[in-house]
Amino acid sequence: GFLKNVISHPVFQSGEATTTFIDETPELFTVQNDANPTNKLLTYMSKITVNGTDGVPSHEKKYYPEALEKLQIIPQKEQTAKDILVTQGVSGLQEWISNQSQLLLTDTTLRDAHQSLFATRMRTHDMLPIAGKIDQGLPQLFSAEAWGGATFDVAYRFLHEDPWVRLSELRKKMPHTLLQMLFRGSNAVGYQNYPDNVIQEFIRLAAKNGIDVFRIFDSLNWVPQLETSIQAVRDTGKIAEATMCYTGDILDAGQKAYTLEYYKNLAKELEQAGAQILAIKDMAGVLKPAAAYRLINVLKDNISIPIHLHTHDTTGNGIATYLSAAKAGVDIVDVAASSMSGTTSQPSLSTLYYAMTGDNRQPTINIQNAEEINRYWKGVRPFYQDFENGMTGSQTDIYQTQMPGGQYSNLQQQAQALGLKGRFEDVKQAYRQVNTLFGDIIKVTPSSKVVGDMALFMIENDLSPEEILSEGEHLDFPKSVVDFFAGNLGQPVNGFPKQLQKLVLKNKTATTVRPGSLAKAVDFAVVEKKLIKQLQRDVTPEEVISAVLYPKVFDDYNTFIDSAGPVTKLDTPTFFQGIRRGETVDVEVRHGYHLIIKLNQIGQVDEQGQRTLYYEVNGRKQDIVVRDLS
Ligand code: 3PY
Ligand code: ZN
Repeated sequence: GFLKNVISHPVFQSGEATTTFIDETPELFTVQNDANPTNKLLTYMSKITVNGTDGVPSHEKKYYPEALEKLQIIPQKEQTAKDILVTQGVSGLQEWISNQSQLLLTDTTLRDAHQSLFATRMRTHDMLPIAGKIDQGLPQLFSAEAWGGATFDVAYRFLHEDPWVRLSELRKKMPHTLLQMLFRGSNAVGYQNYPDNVIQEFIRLAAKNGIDVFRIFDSLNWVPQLETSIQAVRDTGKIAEATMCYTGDILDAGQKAYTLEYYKNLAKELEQAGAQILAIKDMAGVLKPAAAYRLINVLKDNISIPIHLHTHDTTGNGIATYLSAAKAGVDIVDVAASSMSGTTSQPSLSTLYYAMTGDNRQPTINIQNAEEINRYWKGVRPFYQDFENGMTGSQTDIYQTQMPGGQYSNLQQQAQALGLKGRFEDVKQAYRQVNTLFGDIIKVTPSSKVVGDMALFMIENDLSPEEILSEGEHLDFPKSVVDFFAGNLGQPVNGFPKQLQKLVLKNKTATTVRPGSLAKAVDFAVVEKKLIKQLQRDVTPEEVISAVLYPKVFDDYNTFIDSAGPVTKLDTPTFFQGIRRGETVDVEVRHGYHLIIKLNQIGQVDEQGQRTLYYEVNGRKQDIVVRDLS
């Protein structure tokens, strides 16, 4: 009878309950926290309210502008690229792309934009209200990049949500749009190599749940690592967009490895390997306008599949690069809604549209609809300000640093976690030095993470490149660095620098064959059995593959949601910052079923270091006790 005791207590009824009242009447407060979903949710909210979350300290909760305004989307009834794929298959779609005189667009707002601007933290909760409007309002898009890359593990790790649910929900809301994902070849959506049957099973499930276009890359541009994925995608009838990652500068006469000739040959190899579209992935945003023109020009003469260009606007030259590429005949380019564009993200969709006024290749996008959709994103972005990377303008030192846009925001979080806040310029300089030490490698997940880990290692231990070489024998290198030099990510374009490799590996030997060809196939039935036993329920093939890719992350996720309830239903400010005294939040836990949650009071810390939070949920009083960690 805790609730009854409190509610009927005269002081409480007078509405003057204060923490003093709580302190003076401890006998009333022996609490039973039932394990029902509402109680779990209140407990989660209380913990966040009292202690903050995820490295985000508790701060004043801002009341952001309403994200979903009355958007004036005029539905368009055109045939979409998705319709073409469904009715005419991949070759029909390839032909359709090639017959377009307009420049086609991929909207990356749902994936790379937020990965690159605020460490991949965008929640499904903020995607679903607009997804259908994108589908109806922008049917001229080639595709929406909405999944893959870092979104997979970040969803589980930090957002406590299931990425597979995100995909199938988006699929439902966007039936007429090609959904695109970023796939790291032999590394799937992870940071290490996986056995071939894991790659195949992942692709099968991604296709089944709604992915149409698979952008497949290898972090060292090593073609043998792409072949399994390309074939697996082709087997599903979806589109294999094989990728060459762009690094260096083809305009630099001193360039040794990453020359125009190198890219031309690589593109031909990828076409040979079964690519149905070629992607040029300029992950750091270092492809200069004149280089884009030359590159696309040469590729157009040497391959016959469509070409899809991806860049980041970090240097501020993204639009110029796209204009040049369009002149040279590129088929598709990647852009983001303007309020989610620029700096480490993609160039702005509407900026590119206006830049091409008077150009016969101007995209036929409905610009009014694009602007309306952008109003929504403008409202959403401030929810994530705690994760913003702080870049406020163009950063041309990226031409030297060559740090991928997606890594820029993430490495900052990593550096902060190591107590290196304020030393990011040093980290960037070390990053550059490591690239030279490593023999000038392609830097994109996961090879970029190896370089990042090594840079942090140097800063933390105050080591110069010279000291790495002179004292390397006695140094205990980061695990990812050892793995890289052991050949576990594959073979770099320039090979390994032999002296450093020896220092890193010590007595270990390196492999030169494809790691996936050595890895033992995973027995999914065994994993399934183990999961069923652990979770005490049936499991899906999607859960099985998640457990294979990320055993610990997946396990932690299940433990978390078991104790925290339906946190994905909370609005984003409440999810990250909890609830403030006197505030009411509305949580639609199931379709049409709302919890109206009001926080009346927060008690003082008791002798056990705990606080009681006093709520009303749909008018009924409910209290929650949590530990104050401060
Ligand atoms: C990823 O692999 O997540 C990337 O975005 C690489 O650029
Ligand atoms: Zn990118």
